[in-house]
Order: sequence, then structure tokens, then C-alpha cells
Amino acid sequence: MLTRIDHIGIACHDLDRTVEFYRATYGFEVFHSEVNEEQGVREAMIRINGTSDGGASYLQLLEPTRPDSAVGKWLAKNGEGVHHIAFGTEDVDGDADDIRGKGVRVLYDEPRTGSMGSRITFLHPKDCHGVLTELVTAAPPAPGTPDEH
Ligand code: CMX
Ligand code: CO
Repeated sequence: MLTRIDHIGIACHDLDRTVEFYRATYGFEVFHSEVNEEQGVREAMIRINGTSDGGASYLQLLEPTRPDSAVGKWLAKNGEGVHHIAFGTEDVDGDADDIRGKGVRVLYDEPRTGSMGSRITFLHPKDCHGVLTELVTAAPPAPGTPDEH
């Protein structure tokens, strides 16, 4: 069951400058940053709020590491802006199977690794009224940090 908005993915040309915009304008701080070479992104996660189901809501700021990546191609065509939305679920495998059974293209046979050790997959935007949609199961919290992961 999809239980929350996990994040909104925002494509940008310059991650550091975009992070600074969100800090200076709204007071948001970076919760986590990493490079995901498989996805071709350098990313910063800005945590907006916490929830009790093992996750929270984030903005995911994305700078491409290579022009032929999903975000690189999208930026070249559209410029900066909202790239995808992501729903949180405790069961990304089960939900992806259910949604595939409804005729929506799920892009990966098996979920892959996303931010902070999460497991992610994507639904094709052409089957979702133009919205690239990600499903996310957060990594279990590290021992001793029940509210963070
Ligand atoms: N939102 C809406 N539509 C999109 C889109 C997006 N983010 N990306 C591509 N499209 C549309 C294009 O506009 C194009 O439409 P038209 O044919 O009408 O012009 C169509 O989809 C095909 O686009 P494309 O530029 O030819 O790109 P590809 O088919 O090569 O790739 C997609 C599209 C969705 C398969 C690819 O972006 C993908 O695999 N995405 C999932 C992975 C990803 O986005 N990773 C980065 C984020 C990582 C993270 O969140 O952690
Ligand atoms: Co994402």
C-alpha cells in the first residue's frame, strides 16, 4: 500500500547552488547527500517532515553526473524543474507487481538501490498521465536511531 509522498525529485544544473537556494529561501538544510552512479545523479535529500511508517518526506535535488543519464537527458530537453514524484510503501516489490498487473509499465524487473539504502522502482510516465512515478521502500532504521535512517 502506498502510504505517503516519499519525495519530489527536482532536476537542476548545479546542485550546490540549488541547495543554497532552498537553504536561503526556506531555511531547509540538507539531510543527506550522495552520488548514485547507477542512476547517474549527484543528489541532496532535504527532509521536510517525519512520519511513523519508517520514512519521511523529502525534496530530492538531482544534478546529472553524465549527459546521457535519465536526468541529464530530461534537463537538456526541459530545463530545470520537477522531474518525478515518489510514493513511499512498506512493500515496493508487492506494489510494483500489483501495478504491473494493471497494465502500467514498471521500468525495472527488480527494485534497485535509491537514496539512503532505499529500494526503488519507476513507472513509465507515458502510462501515468505524464508523471514519472517512483515507488520507494525506505531502508530499516539503523539501531539506536529510530527516527532516522
Ligand atoms: N517526466 C515525464 N515525462 C518524461 C520524463 C519525466 N521525468 N522523462 C521522459 N519523459 C517523456 C519524454 O518527454 C518523452 O516523451 P515524448 O516521446 O512525448 O517526447 C518520453 O518520455 C521518452 O523520453 P526520452 O527523453 O526518450 O527518454 P527515455 O525513454 O530514454 O527515458 C525514462 C525515459 C522514464 C524511461 C527514463 O527517464 C528512466 O528510466 N527514468 C527512471 C530512472 C530515473 O529517472 N533516475 C533518476 C532519478 C533517480 C532517483 O530518483 O533516485
Ligand atoms: Co527519486
